[in-house]
Amino acid sequence: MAKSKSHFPEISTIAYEGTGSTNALAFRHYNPAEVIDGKTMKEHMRFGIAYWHSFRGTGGDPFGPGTIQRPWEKGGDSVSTAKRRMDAAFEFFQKIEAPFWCFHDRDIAPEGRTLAESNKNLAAVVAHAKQLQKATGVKLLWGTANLFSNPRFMCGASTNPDAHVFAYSAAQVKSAMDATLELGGENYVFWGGREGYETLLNTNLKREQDHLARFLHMAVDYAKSIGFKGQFLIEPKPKEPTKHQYDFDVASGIAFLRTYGLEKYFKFNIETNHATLAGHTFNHEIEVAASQGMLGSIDANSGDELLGWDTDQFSTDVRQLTLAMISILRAGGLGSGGFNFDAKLRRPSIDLEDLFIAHIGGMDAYALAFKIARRILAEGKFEQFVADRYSSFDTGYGQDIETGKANFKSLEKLVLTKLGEPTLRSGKQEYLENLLMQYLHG
Ligand code: XUL
Ligand code: CO
Repeated sequence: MAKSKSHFPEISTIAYEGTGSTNALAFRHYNPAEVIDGKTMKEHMRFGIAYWHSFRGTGGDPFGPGTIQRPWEKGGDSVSTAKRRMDAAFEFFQKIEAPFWCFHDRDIAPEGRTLAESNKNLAAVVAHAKQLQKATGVKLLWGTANLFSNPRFMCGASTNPDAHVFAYSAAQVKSAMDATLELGGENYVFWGGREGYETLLNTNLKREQDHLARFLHMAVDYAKSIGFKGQFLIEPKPKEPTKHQYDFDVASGIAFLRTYGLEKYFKFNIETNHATLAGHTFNHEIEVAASQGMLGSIDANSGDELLGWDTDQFSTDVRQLTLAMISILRAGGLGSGGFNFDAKLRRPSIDLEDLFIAHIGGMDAYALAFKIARRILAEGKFEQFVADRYSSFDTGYGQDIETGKANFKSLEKLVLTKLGEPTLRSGKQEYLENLLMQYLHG
């Protein structure tokens, strides 16, 4: 591949300069080369860049058009522009020290007038991406299909009342899975898109859920037929764009997957602000997935506590991320998953360097949280507290409860003859919050 000119001539590879640095274009906590437990931080963190926000985001909102103009966006929505944009993207991935990227089919290649034309465009850009991956060593964390932007999906994709749209969606996902396989993607994501409803007055909820399950079974079967070994991930979100999304949160996702016999094939891609929108904390969603061995990957971002929609901001909330990291590390990590920055620049953040600065903040916050969480787990104070809190179930009648040996009658007898009234123990929440503050701030 010919060496093309730099798209970011003013910015070199972001260096780790440590906490003493005041350079806005340097890492202070994420040192990609630092080895911890035999693995580099780059390998531990498995950061990914979201193509749609970072390379297709324009800053547009419902009140006005885009504000962000990139030098490589000239030549209309053509395959050649798509390739040039991709060259810029891979230069960025390298300079920001991210080992992975993620895409939707329609982010990377223009949609054609027919499906055949769209497939042709996609194949051309995928071939280009394959070369760039080879040249840079950057890998694909996951691929997915955009089944929500085009008007044909206005009433959903696989949950659309029209079988024609279901068929179209199946055809589109087939190509997106082919592209993900071709690029060695480690996962394939299903985010709900418009799989939900606006009003039950025009909706057969049961039939739509059955159709969604049928669609996911078809995806599982197709993956087997092409030899795609990546992990399938469901990304829950409670609302937006539809008023009610079927993949509401992790708990309802688990129930859905089990109802339809899909639980063996799927894990969860948990997005920080989707958890918030569902009325949960980020680490609640992680714990629920981990409790069933279904923690897959993370879409790293944050919302705004005053706004009830998906603002997709970069997160520097080290406290929240530390709590998340504790749950992730305790669960044994993310396996084939990673931390994908599903986050976008604010509308007035129009400088090229803002794209770097935003990711530097997000990466530093996660790296710092990772280190604090490791220390917390190594010292084991919270673990010990929780273990003690449940220790009455470790032996005797508590153990009999857990193993199924006790029943209502045996426990009634025990309380009447021996145990009497329980002794109350403090939950010590304030003590634990203070302890967390010590780890965070000394
Ligand atoms: C939407 C969202 C998506 C998915 C991929 O809220 O998070 O970008 O991550 O389709
Ligand atoms: Co997401």
